[in-house]
Amino acid sequence: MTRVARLAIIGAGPSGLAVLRAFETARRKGATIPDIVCFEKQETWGGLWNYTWRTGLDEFGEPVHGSMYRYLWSNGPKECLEFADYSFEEHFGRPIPSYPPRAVLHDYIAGRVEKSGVKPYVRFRTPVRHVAYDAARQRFALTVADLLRDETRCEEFDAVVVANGHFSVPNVPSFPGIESFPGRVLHSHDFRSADEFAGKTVLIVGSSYSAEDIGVQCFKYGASGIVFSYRTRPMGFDWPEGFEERPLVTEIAGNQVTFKDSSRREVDAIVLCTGYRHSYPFLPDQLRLKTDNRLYPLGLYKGVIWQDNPKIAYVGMQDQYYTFNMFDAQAWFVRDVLLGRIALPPHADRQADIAAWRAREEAVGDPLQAIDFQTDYVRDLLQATDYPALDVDRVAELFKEWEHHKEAGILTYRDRSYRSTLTGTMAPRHHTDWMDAMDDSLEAFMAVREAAE
Ligand code: FAD
Ligand code: NA7
Repeated sequence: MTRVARLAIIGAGPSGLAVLRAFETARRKGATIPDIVCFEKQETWGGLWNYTWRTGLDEFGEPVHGSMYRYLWSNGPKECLEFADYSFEEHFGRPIPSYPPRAVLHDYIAGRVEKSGVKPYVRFRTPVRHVAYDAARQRFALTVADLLRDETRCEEFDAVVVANGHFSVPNVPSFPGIESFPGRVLHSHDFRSADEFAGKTVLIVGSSYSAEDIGVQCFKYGASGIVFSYRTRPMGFDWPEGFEERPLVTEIAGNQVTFKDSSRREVDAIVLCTGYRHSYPFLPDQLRLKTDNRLYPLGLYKGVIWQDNPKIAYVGMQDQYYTFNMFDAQAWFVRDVLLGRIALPPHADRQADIAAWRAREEAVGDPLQAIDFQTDYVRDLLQATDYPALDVDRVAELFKEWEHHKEAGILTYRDRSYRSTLTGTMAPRHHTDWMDAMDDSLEAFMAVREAAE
């Protein structure tokens, strides 16, 4: 690979920040790194972990990126996503419980990069509008908007990392009669606060993470009933009274919803938890990833390097069990490819590698196998770089414990504790059972704990 003198990163969420951290770590160890510009359309970093009350368009008329809501607590143990080079204990100065609320995780993500001093690389309020590749000059021209100055500029780079996330543009199906439903209809992307559904019966369409968590949140904050509707299979948890699972909606007439098994139910509101679309409107067809939400999208060598032009990489585009530490493993790999430390095999060998991983992915039959698959994927990346040791076998065990804990109690699994694979410390139990913890602020999570100590 010819030398990369200028590198653009699109997005300063956990994936883009992992790339910044990877390069900065190399620089501090004496490596010569490219000039880096990270373009971020929001006013601060952290990606989805920035909470915004806004929905639809923001104050500049840009689509709101945020899909997170108030009262969002980690839906997996923090021990499974811990950065190998920055433990939770290092950040917070003491052990904290295993399932922190959103603000606490945002603090952790931002704290690491704040300490790395990489903020000058980031241009906030600067969405990337278009990327063009000039094959003769092997350069990328990025058209970017400076929202504060209301100006558009074009800048050239030798390589691009796409890290704009894929849980922001909603997938919104329709159902016969939904247009005359008298209550609120929204997609989970626009869900912000469970409070408004207190006393209501809420229909939740979908049977994955958003459906599960938004249903549980609404129940926690006083909804009178939650009716889940699944397309392929029910979630199958041992749901307490107040929850029910039904097959797919076939028709809606007034408040009355009919399901595929001909059963009916009156509901007051509908939340479509029907997932997200991969969306890269700034990329031309030949550079654009086209995939559904899955563990091994095609077209990316090692899940990151664009097969037909290795100077463009994608980070964080997989369906996710692993998150922050997988983004790190990917970022370190991408960095080493762009620095010329990892030599890429020929196109045909890369294609064979992609096909082999994809075949394995297609054989995955259940969540435990999916965890093993992603564990092996992360392990494969880690062995290629100097990212600090991460005991992925132990992380995989924690993920499996987490799955069992959810089976044992979908309303109580967040009261469990797990041991950090980095520090060996067992997380303390939170001072309040999750179902009773109504305040999701960092202060409540940390300060009340101090009072209890
Ligand atoms: P994002 O966090 O989406 O960040 C992408 C960034 O790119 C954003 O800052 C965005 O503004 C920017 N961007 C987008 N387009 C442009 C553009 N054209 N130009 C410039 N910048 C752009 N993971 C967990 O580990 N635990 C959880 O509990 C958890 N809960 C979740 C709950 C919800 C509701 C959702 C939607 C996801 C959740 N996730 C969770 C998964 C989440 O995807 C990751 O934790 C993580 O945020 C992904 O990071 P990312 O950087 O890839 O994407
Ligand atoms: P997912 O995990 O991609 O799941 C999408 C869900 O939506 C899944 O249950 C789908 O059913 C369902 N879906 C999709 N299209 C339809 C239609 N047309 N009709 C009915 N149901 C449909 O997205 P999530 O939002 O749950 O999770 C994304 C991230 O947010 C995740 O990382 C979490 O941590 C938070 P299927 O099973 O395919 O039939």
